[in-house]
Amino acid sequence: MDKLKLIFHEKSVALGKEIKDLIKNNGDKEVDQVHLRQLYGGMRGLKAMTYETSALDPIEGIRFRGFSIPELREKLPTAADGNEPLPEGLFWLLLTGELPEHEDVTWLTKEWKKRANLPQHTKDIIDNMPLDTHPMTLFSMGILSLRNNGIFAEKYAEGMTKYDYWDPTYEDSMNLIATLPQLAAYIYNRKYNNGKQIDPDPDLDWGANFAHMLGNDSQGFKELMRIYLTIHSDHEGGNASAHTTHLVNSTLSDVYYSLSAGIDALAGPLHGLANQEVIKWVFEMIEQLGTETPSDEDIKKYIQDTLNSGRVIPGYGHAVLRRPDPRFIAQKRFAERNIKDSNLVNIIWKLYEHVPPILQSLGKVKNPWPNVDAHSGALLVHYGFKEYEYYTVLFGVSRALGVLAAATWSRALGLALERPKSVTTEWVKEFVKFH
Ligand code: CMX
Repeated sequence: MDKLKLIFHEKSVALGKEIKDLIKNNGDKEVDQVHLRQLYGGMRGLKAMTYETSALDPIEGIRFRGFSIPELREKLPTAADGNEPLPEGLFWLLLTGELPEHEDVTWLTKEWKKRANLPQHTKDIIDNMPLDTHPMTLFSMGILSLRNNGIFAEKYAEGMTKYDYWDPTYEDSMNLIATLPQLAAYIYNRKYNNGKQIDPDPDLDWGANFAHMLGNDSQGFKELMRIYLTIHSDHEGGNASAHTTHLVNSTLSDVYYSLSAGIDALAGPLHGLANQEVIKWVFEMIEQLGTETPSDEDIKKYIQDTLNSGRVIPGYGHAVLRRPDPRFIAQKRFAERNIKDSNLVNIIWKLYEHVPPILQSLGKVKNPWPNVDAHSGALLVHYGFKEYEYYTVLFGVSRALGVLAAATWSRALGLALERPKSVTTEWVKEFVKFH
């Protein structure tokens, strides 16, 4: 058994025992109350599941196994030629709860290279879809098509015991993560590079190799991919992509089905697609105003016009956060370190100044601050990556690290099939008569 799998197994067995005791001794304790508004309000804030790999505080933002993003930048191993954390290290941390040594990350890079396998039938599916198919559709279909190589379903059919579910879930997750950059790059090159595919570079780490297969070998873009793929990975369990992956996986659908479904959730404009919407909205502003250096007054008016037309300001607001998203701040810091004099980045920073007070003035927006999607497009465009319809695929490749680490935990802990109770409005009307 490899070291990563062994550490994971030992830790999950120990936690599984603790959880059994916790439930046995405290199972009847009340954790939360449900208010009527939450029945209709997307269950905001309701504590109703566990998720081991990360936790989100409304004020402080995300912590991955207890580590904030600035701490990860300090503590996770970096590539020999860079300063940004390697996503391999983040995955190790999510899966084991331990910071990896440099050699662990080197091993994982090699392991994912070994496991990467994009079959011909997946390429055929992508090639046979109309060229104007959205990249997220292709990405979800591609993930599903990789299922033919899945191990969990095969072992399940052979009669595997429930105590072994974690093992093929780990194997499938590792194989899938290893292959995702190749799948995503295949989609990109088919759609935007006249079908000219770029072979992986065996000397590069997972993130840098992805940058390479996307046709950009600049040092800046490689570093951007490493930090990007690290910070977009996980955001506790209740967000739509993580929760969808978890729900589907709880039926013992394997990780191919589960991730494909999670990616479908990420493709919504209120969730991951917001990264495409932000840059589209900014490009439209530049076109409308006829300048890349709009005045403060022009920007404020554009924001107001968007709201007046009944649309949301993409990249702003959050269901949990109540302060600027640390993932936004991490990208701003990256721009401050690496990008000088970009009109687009300056617009993003001006929006950061002007959107919050305007949203606050509406009196209903609970979080007027930027989220992760507000900044990423400007960084990508700076490095020549302008095909914004593709941006959510980058988010999806990263999100796989978190939700598949979490799915492996769920199978090891034997978490139950998710099946909450729904009620009808008739039931609610009767209920309020007596309460
Ligand atoms: N622009 C305009 N109005 C906004 C807004 C925004 N950015 N954010 C929230 N509001 C509005 C809501 O639409 C809602 O209005 P109604 O009462 O008229 O329906 C009101 O403010 C209250 O909403 P909320 O409680 O503050 O926010 P929710 O938890 O309901 O929704 C979110 C959160 C992210 C869907 C919302 O802020 C939004 O639509 N933002 C823009 C899209 C976006 O950036 N999504 C990406 C989120 C991060 C990610 O998952 O990737």
